[in-house]
Amino acid sequence: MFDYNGKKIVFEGKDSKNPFAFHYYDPERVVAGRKMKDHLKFAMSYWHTINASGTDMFGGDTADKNFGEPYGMERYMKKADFAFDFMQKLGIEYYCFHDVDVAPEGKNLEESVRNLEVITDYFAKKQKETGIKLLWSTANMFSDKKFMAGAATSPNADVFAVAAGKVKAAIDAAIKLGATNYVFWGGREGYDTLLNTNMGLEVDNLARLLTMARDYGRAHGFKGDFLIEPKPKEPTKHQYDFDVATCVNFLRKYDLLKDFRMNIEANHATLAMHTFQHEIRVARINGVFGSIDANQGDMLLGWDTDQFPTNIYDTTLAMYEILKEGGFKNGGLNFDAKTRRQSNTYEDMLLAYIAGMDSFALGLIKADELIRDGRFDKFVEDRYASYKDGIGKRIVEGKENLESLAAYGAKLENIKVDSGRQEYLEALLNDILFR
Ligand code: XUL
Ligand code: CO
Repeated sequence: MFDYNGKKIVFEGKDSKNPFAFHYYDPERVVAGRKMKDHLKFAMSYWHTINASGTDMFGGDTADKNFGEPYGMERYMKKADFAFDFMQKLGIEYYCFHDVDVAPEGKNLEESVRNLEVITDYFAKKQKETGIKLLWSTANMFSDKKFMAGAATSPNADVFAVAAGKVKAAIDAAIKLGATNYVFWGGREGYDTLLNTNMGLEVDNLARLLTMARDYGRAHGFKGDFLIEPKPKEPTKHQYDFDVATCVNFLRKYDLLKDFRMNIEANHATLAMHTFQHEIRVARINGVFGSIDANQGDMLLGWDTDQFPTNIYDTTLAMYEILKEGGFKNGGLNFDAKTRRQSNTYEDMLLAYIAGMDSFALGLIKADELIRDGRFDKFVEDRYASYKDGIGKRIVEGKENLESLAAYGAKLENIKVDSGRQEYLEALLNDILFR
């Protein structure tokens, strides 16, 4: 049953018992006016798929991702070949990487950048051959020990300088490979204790690096979106890019709202005690929705488990928000997810992607049904009807003030607020999901 025949994974429908087939993801099927593949814009994360090998705090690798090469550029070339083959097997049209995922690090910035250039030349060739595109690149500024106290927010200015050099090289890669986004995830841009931290300077410095990146990118022809990926904690106790609302305030303060949007990750949302849907909604109402890092956490664990998404309630409500947004523009749906330590075979990697892709495909189908059904939208519309005319309309139009409202409200008695009908709506969601 788990013998994979090496062929491309195709859609077989929900009655198929073949685990190496899509049961819901039918790339060419049109849903809500677009092909599924264009709605979903699935991307492969290089770091998990090509590099992660099962190591955890208590034990080493359970999967071999060395591709028979002991070290060096040869290994990274093999990784690249594997990556493009893997994406083609699944029909995934986009990928994402950190600089250090794709090329070996040299003894200094200059050497590392040279290695990155060699590999990205190779990627350019592979992209041309396969039609696969780069969704985003980023610089890893959290793994090396020099980043132990942050990159842009490090107390050491030499670290800031090297971080800037890495960002420059990773933006160059984005431009060379035609990426539509450049991502900042501030792995160690935060603090472990305020006792040793100048928070004001650190946050100003973070804005300085982002501003330099924006200026460099725009001056060199990068037309895509710069994205911030919010996360509240881990690896630091407190990360400055805590959640979408915090990031929007940061962008507004430093006048970066025009160029930056959000890359929203499901498991980061839940670490911030929000739902995935909440974070997408906050981004939407603030005009900063950009892209998605698709995964899910384990609600009984307090850390980022980066599991493949299989929860259809979450994928449906996420796709509902994305459809309401009008779909992805520059963004896409990157599986920032890895197979469990015990799921350590090549087949598991395929099965994990199939599970994630099918879960979002079903989420898309259900979100479209939910919108076409119309009862949710109508309920919310009706719930706020008091703002459509009369006093509510005048409040919304800015025609009232505290004194006029005090006079209006002075004699009101027995004000009745309608039921919120939460249980009815939850049951209605079930009806749509399970019909
Ligand atoms: C870490 C995380 C990163 C970013 C890119 O939690 O999500 O992999 O997506 O740096
Ligand atoms: Co992520």
